[in-house]
Amino acid sequence: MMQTPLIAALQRIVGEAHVLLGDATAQYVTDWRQRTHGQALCVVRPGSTEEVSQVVKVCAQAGVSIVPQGGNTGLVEGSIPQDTGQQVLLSLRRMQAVRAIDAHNMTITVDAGVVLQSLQKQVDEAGFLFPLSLGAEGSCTIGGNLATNAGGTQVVRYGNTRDLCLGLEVVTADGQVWEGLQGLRKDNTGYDLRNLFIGSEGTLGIITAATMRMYPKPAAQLTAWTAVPTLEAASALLALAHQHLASALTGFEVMNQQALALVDSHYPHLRVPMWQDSPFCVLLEASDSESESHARTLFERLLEEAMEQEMVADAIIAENLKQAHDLWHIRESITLAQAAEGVNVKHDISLPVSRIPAFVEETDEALRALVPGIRLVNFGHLGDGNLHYNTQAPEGGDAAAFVAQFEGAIGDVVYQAVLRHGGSISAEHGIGTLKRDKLPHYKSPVALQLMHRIKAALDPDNLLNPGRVL
Ligand code: FAD
Ligand code: 2HG
Ligand code: ZN
Repeated sequence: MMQTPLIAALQRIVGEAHVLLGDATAQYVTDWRQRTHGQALCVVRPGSTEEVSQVVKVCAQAGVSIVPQGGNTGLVEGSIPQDTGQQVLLSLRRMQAVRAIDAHNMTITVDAGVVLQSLQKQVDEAGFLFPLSLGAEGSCTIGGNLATNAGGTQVVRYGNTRDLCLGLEVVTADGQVWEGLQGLRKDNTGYDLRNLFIGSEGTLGIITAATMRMYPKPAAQLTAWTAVPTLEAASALLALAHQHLASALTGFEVMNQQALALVDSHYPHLRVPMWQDSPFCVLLEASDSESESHARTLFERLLEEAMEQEMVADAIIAENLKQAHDLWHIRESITLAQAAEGVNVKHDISLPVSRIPAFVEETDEALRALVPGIRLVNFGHLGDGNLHYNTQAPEGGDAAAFVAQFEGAIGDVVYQAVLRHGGSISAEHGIGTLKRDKLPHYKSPVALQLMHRIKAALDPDNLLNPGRVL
């Protein structure tokens, strides 16, 4: 690898050991789904905000663009470099410090590279709850969660990552540091910069630290697994759960039979309950501020009424934390089971909850006509109107050939139906490069024009994650 003046300058800033070249960059340049391989000029691993700022300045001077990366678990191919070998990949993973915990303000301020699971643990040890929870929590970073405005399994009660954030520190495209970590719940001093950077997928600035909300720990958490005959019944169960549990409802996940069949086939030891006899299963979680027996009474009343009204055919309430954890593990294993089955086509969409049954019925039918035998793997955060409407090659079919031949046509069917039903083509994963070319067809021209203007104002030389989102 040629030692360019830029690489020498980066080595001076972060130290030679933290500028990776050639083969050492391999684990940073392929996306989580192993669909796309990029190539980086180098991977630079700064250890502080000041180093990030200097890195951005020297890259800007050299006219070299930067791809920020956290845990590289993103699902829309936004965190890896293009294949030109001309971009600097900036990994935040060395920035792991907890800067402050303010118990009275109920906030924690951390570096962007802190892994989500570690953040949950540190907040737990401080006596609070950090509710963001998702399958990739063992490796994704809070910076990446903010950059994608990640959702996960507790949104029905606590909101998306945006709702959990009270402050950011950001390195701008020209290397300045914007410090907005005060942790204020109210601040109407002009445009909301924090919310502009959240969800911008590394295209407007590099998030180096964040102040996140901490919540009271619930006195008890209970999990139930139910067999549900139809999606209409699942939607009705959601409405009933809101009535019975009110703000104690913290999770509501739906899984279709095909999704659970894949988990059962790849991980039989997980012993998926009820899936063989039920088209859908729903996982519910209640977090109660009083006691476990109070939560259990609420849950039992809910399920009794749901069974009387034939929304639920069968149900179990986890007896203990281990059983609850095992049920959640089944739900979190669907993405891995799909990956183990072979490359596939994903659609992370949102719709008004009331439109989901009709959307699924007509889209299932259209796709079965397009690709006979197609496997429709539907699951997701029904409580948020967010479905992972995924597809897999027909049983025994060639997965790669299926994706190559049908990905475009399947996407058109799904996204046109999303548009007709008033939904969004990206609920929680973002746009990245995977959906970039779709965006102009599904976002209003005015909204797109404003987005282009914001990008041009904040990153006039297009140096931050170019070609992503827009
Ligand atoms: P990366 O993948 O490294 O980056 C994602 C994007 O953010 C890229 O565009 C990158 O350039 C940018 N970025 C990263 N760090 C920074 C930074 N510090 N400053 C500026 N830009 C930055 N997502 C959900 O929303 N809900 C889920 O339930 C969910 N479950 C998942 C389950 C599995 C098994 C997997 C593999 C992924 C899942 N995801 C989910 C997607 C993904 O984990 C999340 O989007 C996560 O927030 C990405 O974090 P990361 O640190 O890995 O970011
Ligand atoms: C989840 O909810 C993630 O498990 C991943 O958002 C979804 O694999 C997917 O499509
Ligand atoms: Zn999800």
